[in-house]
Amino acid sequence: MIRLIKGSRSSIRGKQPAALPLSRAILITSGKRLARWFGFRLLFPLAAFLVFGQALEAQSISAEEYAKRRSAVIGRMDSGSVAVFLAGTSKNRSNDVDFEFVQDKNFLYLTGYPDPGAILFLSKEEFKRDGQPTHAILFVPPSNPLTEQWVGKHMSELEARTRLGFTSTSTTNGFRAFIDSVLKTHSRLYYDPRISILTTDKVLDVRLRTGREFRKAVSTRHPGLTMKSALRLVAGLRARKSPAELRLMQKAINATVDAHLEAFRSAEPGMFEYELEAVIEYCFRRKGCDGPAFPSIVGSGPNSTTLHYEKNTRRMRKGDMVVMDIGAEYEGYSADVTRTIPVSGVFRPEQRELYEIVLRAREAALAAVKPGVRFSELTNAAMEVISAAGFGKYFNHSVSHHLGLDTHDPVGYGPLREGNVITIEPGIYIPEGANVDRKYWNIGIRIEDDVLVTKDGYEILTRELPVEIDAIEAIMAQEGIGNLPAGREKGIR
Ligand SMILES: [Mn+2]
Repeated sequence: MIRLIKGSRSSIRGKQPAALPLSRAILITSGKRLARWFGFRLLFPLAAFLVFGQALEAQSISAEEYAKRRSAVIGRMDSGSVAVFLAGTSKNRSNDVDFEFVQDKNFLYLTGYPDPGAILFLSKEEFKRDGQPTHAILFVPPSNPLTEQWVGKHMSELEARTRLGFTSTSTTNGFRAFIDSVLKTHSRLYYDPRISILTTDKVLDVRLRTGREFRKAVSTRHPGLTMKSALRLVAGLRARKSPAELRLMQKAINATVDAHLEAFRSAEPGMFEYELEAVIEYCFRRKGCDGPAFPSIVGSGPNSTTLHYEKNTRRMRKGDMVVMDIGAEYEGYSADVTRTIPVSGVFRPEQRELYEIVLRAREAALAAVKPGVRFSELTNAAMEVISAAGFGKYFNHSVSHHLGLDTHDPVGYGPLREGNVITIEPGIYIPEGANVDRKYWNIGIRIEDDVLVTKDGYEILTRELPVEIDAIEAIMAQEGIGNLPAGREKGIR
């Protein structure tokens, strides 16, 4: 996945689809009352409660680490202030089917709570609740026998206390009265302006619009209240990955490396792009990943020059290059790895020529990675190589972005710091009709690795996945699971 070169409109792309066959009629719970209170109905459409069984059994982030993250946010808040974070909401796919629920990533980072409809309250000053001193309360949705019968139980208050490090919990039924009284005595409220409603809508800036509406609704009810974005409170923390986070990211990365190797072996002329996509996503799930962190990009021939091509419907021909920009998600953490291969298994001379330029650009960008360096310097290092080779016009995106709970991790783009995980992804894309020798037309090449910024340099987390031409050709000569006869028969449209 690629960020625009300016970095100003980075599209944060969430995990997509999946179905929940459940009548919407039973989805209406106390969330609606909350929504009415905020005067904005879209805010709390509490939807089906999905239990993430896997996340519950194998809890990789400790209760202590979650509590420490909340303390760090509280430490950054102004005195006399409080903060509210909302869990994600289900998003409708069509009629009575929703997309598979994905937790809001800031909420997940601060709570570990896996289900929709919960609310996190933080206070700068310590206060007493049920006789206990605390800074944080988690409000979880009340239990509902009907939704439990359909989709299972959501995480309870008791579990939140034992697994997620909360000393104080309640149900969302009590939230309205609680926050009403709190805001009578506090004049500063931090809130997340994205309010967990990032949608896949690329036309309307729904994110901004609803953030404003939330702000307006709360301000109307509590005139004199100062509302501030909570994004900065969390972004700095999310930017530096803990050892536990790095372990999860490495799992997502390893599954993605495996998927690439299997796709190298499986690719052959006559195969459809979606067959490679199927091989790739099978490998993700086989390794216990949640699935793809973003729609898999498998672009062959002319599609290799489209940066975010994701239809994956073309039949691949001998002589095509195939860009595979893919990333598994593991317990919420994303990988993002790109390789470009010749579908026939052997690079043509002009493909080899362009590929080696991108390889050199990769080396140049990598060599620049260390604490204190700016993202623009990384892009410039890659651009210098590609421009010197005469193809600067055909490299038109940023060479790097932060990676973490989000594929384009929204953590700010200041100078690099130790513990950041970033991508390095130079490319050259030459569409048909470009003002170069026509032998280069319809060749797109991108190479993307995931890199940890260390004290004095970097560590390549994707080092197990070859980039050199000889190594790629050797792997492509092997058979892959996508070549199984039964698999191929089913792959024909
Ligand atoms: Mn990327």
